[in-house]
Amino acid sequence: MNQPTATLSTPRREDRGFVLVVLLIVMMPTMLLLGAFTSAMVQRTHELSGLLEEERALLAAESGVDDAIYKGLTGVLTHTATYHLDLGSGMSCDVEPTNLQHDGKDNDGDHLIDEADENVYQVVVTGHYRNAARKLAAYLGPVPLLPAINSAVVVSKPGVNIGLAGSSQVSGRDLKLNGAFSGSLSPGLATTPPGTVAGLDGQLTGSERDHVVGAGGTPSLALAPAIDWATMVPQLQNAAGTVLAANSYSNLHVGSTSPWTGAIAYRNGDLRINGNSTGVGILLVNGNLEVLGNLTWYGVVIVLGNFNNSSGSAHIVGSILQGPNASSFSASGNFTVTYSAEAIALANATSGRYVALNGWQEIGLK
Ligand SMILES: [Ca+2]
Ligand SMILES: [Ca+2]
Repeated sequence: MNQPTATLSTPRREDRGFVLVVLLIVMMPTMLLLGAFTSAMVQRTHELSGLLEEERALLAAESGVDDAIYKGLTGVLTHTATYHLDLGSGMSCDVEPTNLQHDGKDNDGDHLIDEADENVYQVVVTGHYRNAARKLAAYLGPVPLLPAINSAVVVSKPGVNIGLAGSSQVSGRDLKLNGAFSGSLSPGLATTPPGTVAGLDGQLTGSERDHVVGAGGTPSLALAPAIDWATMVPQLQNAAGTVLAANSYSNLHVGSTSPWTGAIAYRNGDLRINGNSTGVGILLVNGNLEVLGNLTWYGVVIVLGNFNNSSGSAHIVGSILQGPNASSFSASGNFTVTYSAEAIALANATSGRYVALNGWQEIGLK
């Protein structure tokens, strides 16, 4: 019997081609999908890396702002002194500090150029990472060293003996630095609590009352905001650029009137000033202050002990603050103290230290 021969059916050549075509047809959508997916992923990776570059550039710019704020706080931020920071990992930034009081422009639109209240640093920082750049602007204002000062003379000791004679004058007529009257009147003489206006009034006898002029008529008296002496005095001591080592000076010169540059002078002990002396900024005397001769001071004179002007022509434009342990304030001769908000603002900015006014904002690259 013939065994049926089993023949393996080998696909014909046409069949093989058919399978390949089918396979191709079946695979086509998958391949298309794969292609689209790969393309999308490449695009996405590209976009993502672009975004990452942008974020890193922003991070670099923020680091620049932080650096400028630190420099501002430590008093080493300098007008137009631009600098570059290499932050590592390919990130860097350029920092451009501009003090708006020295840029020759009217930045606040009040038709005055570079006046006292334009003393604000504009810091523009451009952060870089690879091809990306981001630009931020931040504003830093001066760290105030002084309390709010509302009058020409502020005393802090209730019942302090006040003596005003000769042609001496305590005036609340607000003077600008150029000598012009600003048009606003402040009190002439004020006391911090627990002193009272009635107490001050009781200290002024006879013609002394006529020597105190300003807001509210003659004598012009008011209550002053409290002063935190325990905080203010050490702060000023630390910030003082001029330490007066001797107890007597003739022809003392502190700061400058052209351009207006304030400084802080500190005397640990009694001080006598005579001759022809000038000052701009803050004078802090941790003892008694005696003024003879011709002294012109723009800013704030702070005396913890007694104040005495017995002769000469002294003119303080700004304010005098007297501490709570003093026992007398006396002036005669041609002594004048005239309130000046501008001079006080100038004194307040002498620290040379600046603090961020608010956060940063992003600005265009151009
Ligand atoms: Ca202006
Ligand atoms: Ca300006």
